[in-house]
Amino acid sequence: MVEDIAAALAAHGLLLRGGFNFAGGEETPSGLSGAAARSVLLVGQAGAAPWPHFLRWREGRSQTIADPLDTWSREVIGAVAETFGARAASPSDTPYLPFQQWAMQAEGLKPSPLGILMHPQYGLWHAYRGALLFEDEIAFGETREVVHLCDACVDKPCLKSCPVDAYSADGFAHGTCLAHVRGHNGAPCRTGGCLDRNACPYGAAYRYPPEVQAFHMTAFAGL
Ligand code: B12
Repeated sequence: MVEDIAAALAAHGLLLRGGFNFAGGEETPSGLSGAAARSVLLVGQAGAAPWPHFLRWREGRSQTIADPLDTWSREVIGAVAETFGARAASPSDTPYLPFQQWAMQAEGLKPSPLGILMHPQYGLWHAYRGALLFEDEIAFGETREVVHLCDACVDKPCLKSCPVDAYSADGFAHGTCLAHVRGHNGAPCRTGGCLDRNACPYGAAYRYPPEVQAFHMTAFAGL
């Protein structure tokens, strides 16, 4: 079944990002019938693979849809969920579901100094578009031990490239970042994406094109 789900998602440029069975006793989100989910599969992207699919979908629709990428993701992942008897959840659903904690468990990833999870192949250029929640357990193999590239990165250019030091050991200064991106000197971030994220040397082949980075930055900054 998992291979069939992966194939259904791949038709939209989406990637099955692993999953796990919830440990007994913890509070879990509900599945399709409303009973507690027993397993989760994460759906995401490596690089900007879904972008052309999203653009084609968007052509035939109103250009004023709020959160169009979320809407596309919900539509596509919702259809796959329906086919396979799962409930689809979105990273934007509130209260927020712990997508990054789930991803760490599913793929053995760890956070970079930016908070974005570091992937051994995709670097910082990956994201989550949804999750499939099942009321039955799934037979998973062992989660592989993955190398955390940030451990070997001495220079940490990701912490040195932002003109307002939005990312530091104290975490992400959301307000400082927003004010800069919206302001006069924020043009490079608006058109080409976050300078700290772009400074990371890993996963360069998966770096989102400027058009995609500008789309996300516009959404982030509410421009
Ligand atoms: C709220 C939110 C934000 C807020 C954070 C506010 C705050 N200080 O908490 C803001 C708006 C700042 C934000 C920004 C970004 N975010 Co954000 N965000 C979320 C969201 C929707 C909820 C986080 C949450 O509270 N979860 C609930 C808790 C219980 O779950 P958790 O797994 O334990 O959450 C961890 C993260 O939230 C993390 N965290 C806390 N603060 C921040 C800030 C940043 C920047 C990141 C990346 C993580 C992070 O620490 C938590 C504890 O482990 C998640 C999706 C999700 N459902 O998790 C995306 C998510 C964490 N964001 C993501 C990304 C990529 C970003 C951006 C880098 C990119 C963008 N959207 O353009 C930007 C950074 C801005 C920039 N200059 O580039 C990705 C990370 C993917 C990855 N590869 O790891 C996620 C998973 C969304 C997705 N669709 O994939 N984000």
